Amino acid sequence: MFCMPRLRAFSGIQPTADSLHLGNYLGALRQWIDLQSSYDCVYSVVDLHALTVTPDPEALRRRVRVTAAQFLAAGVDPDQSVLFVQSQVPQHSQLTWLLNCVTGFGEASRMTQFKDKAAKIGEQGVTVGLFDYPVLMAADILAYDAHVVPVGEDQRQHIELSRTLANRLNARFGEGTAQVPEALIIKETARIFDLREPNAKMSKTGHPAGIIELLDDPKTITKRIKSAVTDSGTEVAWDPVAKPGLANLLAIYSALTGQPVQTLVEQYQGKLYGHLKADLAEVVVEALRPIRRRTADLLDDPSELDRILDQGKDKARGIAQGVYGRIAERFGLAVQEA
Ligand code: ATP
Ligand code: LTN
Repeated sequence: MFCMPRLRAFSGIQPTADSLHLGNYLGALRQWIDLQSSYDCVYSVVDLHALTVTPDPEALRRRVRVTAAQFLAAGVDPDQSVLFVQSQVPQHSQLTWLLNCVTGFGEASRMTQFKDKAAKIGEQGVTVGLFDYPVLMAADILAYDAHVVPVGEDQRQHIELSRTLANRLNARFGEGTAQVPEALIIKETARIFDLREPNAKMSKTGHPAGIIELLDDPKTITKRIKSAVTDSGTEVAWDPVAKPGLANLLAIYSALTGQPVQTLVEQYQGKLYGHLKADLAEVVVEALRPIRRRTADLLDDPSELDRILDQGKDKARGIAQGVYGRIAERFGLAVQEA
């Protein structure tokens, strides 16, 4: 029987905290797991990206391992997918330089995430690395000829830049120079909000009380959900504009149980927000319990984690070397065989 080759998915998460949060899980990681049965998947702990926030070296080393362990604990299968650490594959940095040379300064200046982060840090602290972050991200994606990129809504503009750059390479150097990627964003979980500020996205850099971490213990999870900000009303209804806090809780509840939001709304008619919060706390605790346990097991066995990341590095290099060679050659560079 003739078998179509599988399309490729690529994505990455930065090792910028000791635990991923529910936004990372529902917005990205859960899609990664689902895609494994139908795509050729490549997933990365993007440590070069994390350097843009100048982490302490010891913390970075620890977080790379904790992040990789959480990918595995959530269901990334290292025998089926490629799981690797970005800095161990030099083609990411090499391709970034080539892409830098075809990216307009104005084009990069329009990235809203850069503008937001730069405004927070202040002009003195902003580095060229932070400015170049979206180009490095485009290099990650193009180095694997990725067809789809599963991410949360906040990454849409960055994926759009990757598409623009891939199209530009094809126009300049001929079709087939780069694969044009597509964002894969699941509408219902594209943006999970902070529990204390339901108009801001849940972020690793937010206030701890607004975040649910995958590695939080049950008591902390319960406390944070019970004190989540909701409006002063009592009726459970789906209204993201008037009741953003409640809508966020309903979206999380629905995503973790598979029950449509409308069914949940009906189920809580005549009940108080407190009932919904208590039930949701249990749902989240049970959903995260196995991830927390498996992460701890993986961190207890450093040599197994090393083996998995080593195997991933070899597979990732195998793909990225070939793609980089093809693109670099079209630029007119004499590419050395590895
Ligand atoms: P920070 O907010 O500190 O920049 P982060 O929490 O966004 O970091 P990343 O490594 O930048 O973490 O994101 C990893 C993935 O998780 C991306 O695909 C991103 O779109 C997704 N993601 C992050 N936060 C959310 C969220 N609140 N809702 C949905 N998806 C999210
Ligand atoms: N910028 C992304 C993380 C990231 C990424 C990637 C996601 C870096 N390289 C390649 C998808 C594909 C973020 O979530 N902040």
